[in-house]
Amino acid sequence: MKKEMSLLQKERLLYRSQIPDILQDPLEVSLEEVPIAKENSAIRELFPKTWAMPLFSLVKGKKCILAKRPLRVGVVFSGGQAPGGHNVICGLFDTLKKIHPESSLIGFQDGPGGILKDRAIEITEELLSSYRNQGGFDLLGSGRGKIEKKEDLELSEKVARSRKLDGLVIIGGDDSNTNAALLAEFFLQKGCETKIIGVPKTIDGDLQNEHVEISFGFDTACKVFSEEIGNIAKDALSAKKYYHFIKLMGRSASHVALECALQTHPNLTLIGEEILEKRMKLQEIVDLIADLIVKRSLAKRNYGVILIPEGIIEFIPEMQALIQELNQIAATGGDMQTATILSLLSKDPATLFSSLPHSIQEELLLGRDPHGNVLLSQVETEKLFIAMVTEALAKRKDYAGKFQPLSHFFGYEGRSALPSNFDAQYCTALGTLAALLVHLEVTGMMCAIGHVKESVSQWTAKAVPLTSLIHLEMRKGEKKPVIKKALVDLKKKPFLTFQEAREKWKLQDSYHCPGPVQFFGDRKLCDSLSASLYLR
Ligand code: FBP
Repeated sequence: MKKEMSLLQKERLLYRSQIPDILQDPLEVSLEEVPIAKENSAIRELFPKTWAMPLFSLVKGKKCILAKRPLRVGVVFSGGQAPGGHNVICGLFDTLKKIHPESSLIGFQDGPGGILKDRAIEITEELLSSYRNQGGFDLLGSGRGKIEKKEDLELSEKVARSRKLDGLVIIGGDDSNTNAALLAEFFLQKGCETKIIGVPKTIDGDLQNEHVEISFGFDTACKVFSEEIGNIAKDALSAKKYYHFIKLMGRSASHVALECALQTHPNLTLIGEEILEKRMKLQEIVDLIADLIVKRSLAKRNYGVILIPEGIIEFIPEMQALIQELNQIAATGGDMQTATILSLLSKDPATLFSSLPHSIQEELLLGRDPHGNVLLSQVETEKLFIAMVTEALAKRKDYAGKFQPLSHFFGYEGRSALPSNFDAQYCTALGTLAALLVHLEVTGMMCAIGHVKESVSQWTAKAVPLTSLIHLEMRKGEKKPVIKKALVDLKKKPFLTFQEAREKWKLQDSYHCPGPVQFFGDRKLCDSLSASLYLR
């Protein structure tokens, strides 16, 4: 059946990503070891086979010979959508065909669960032709299933063997790449030849480190949200009567909120990591917002824009303690009903819980995701702040303004958007590298494309051992190996730039309207990097 497409979607099908020089000819590269320090002995015990793997840099020169036989590779999307995912598959497919024209790519459907159920389709050029440079993950679908338990690992091995897979590429975030590390270790222990390669995906931007400069999808999602925030700011400035409380998707870390603030200059942006460092209480944050509203009102500005990161409540120490207790109760099968929960909580968390609006209480009690995380995108913190700020303003003698708040949540609309030129090219490079790593027979590696501030031709390529990214964390009441989430670094330039400018943004209206993602025309516009990257 022919796919229905808009004019722009059709136009984007024609876009061709520039390939970095190092990835241009898959038969002219090899891997060079780069020594890295590894200290965590607890991880060594959990990953005896993959622990010692070195980091590799892709170098030109030595010939990487044409595969003697066609390669068979599986691929899966795992977790939330992120713009550019289809281009990872395109890069993977095109490179596998270059390595051997009869190579094949099998796409597991609806996330890791598709591997366990062996639900897959063969990816062909014809099928891919309507997904190049398109948003979403709809070619295969995605899911939040996990491959963690022994039975899951065994089932995956059975599927990999029966399909004779040379490689399995997992396109996912921190939790999905942790699963990839477990699979790589298990396959090696069982003598299964399938190589496991991870690709860093998530709009949240929290899968980044010394080697992985950014996860794909962050660039596009932030650009989409920034367009919306800029438009709302213009509306606020025109109507002069509303306060817009905008919650931004992005899970725990505040990378998305920081990037959008740098792009749009709102009156106030909460940064979770700063709140944690200052150990601010919920009421102090409410008072900070109320103060801003009072000051703006004195300047006859009864309107404004406030950005709230999705994960803010996890950074407020007293809320953190409450969430930890709730997670623990959920993990041990406790009764998660509003009526009974108070008797299960200790004193301070119970007092805080009872002070919250009923709707927020219910949202905090909602189920956890398969990794044991609170369903943050379901907690309406923007409404919590509106309710508490309304109360605080009612008590202020110095406030005579009219507070008319509106709440928004930007998330799902950004994470399946048509990928920006950056994400389209970055993802093609990631997919190309994934194919090369399978061919070069390494396993338990995450693809890393570096030097992304330079022109595409100069981008570099590395294979980072997944175990080098893992540490131990409490999950569902137990210490588990997981890839560490990267938080906003308060000492780095993106935050410092924001910190310097934000006082001015508070009272003046310095809003920026970045407009929609640009795909064509002036290179400065259509290839512009996110501020979080160019300021580094
Ligand atoms: P990943 O970590 O899997 O990339 O998911 C990102 C995300 O979009 C978060 O920003 C958000 O909290 C979550 O997914 C929403 O999950 P769901 O799709 O299950 O509603």
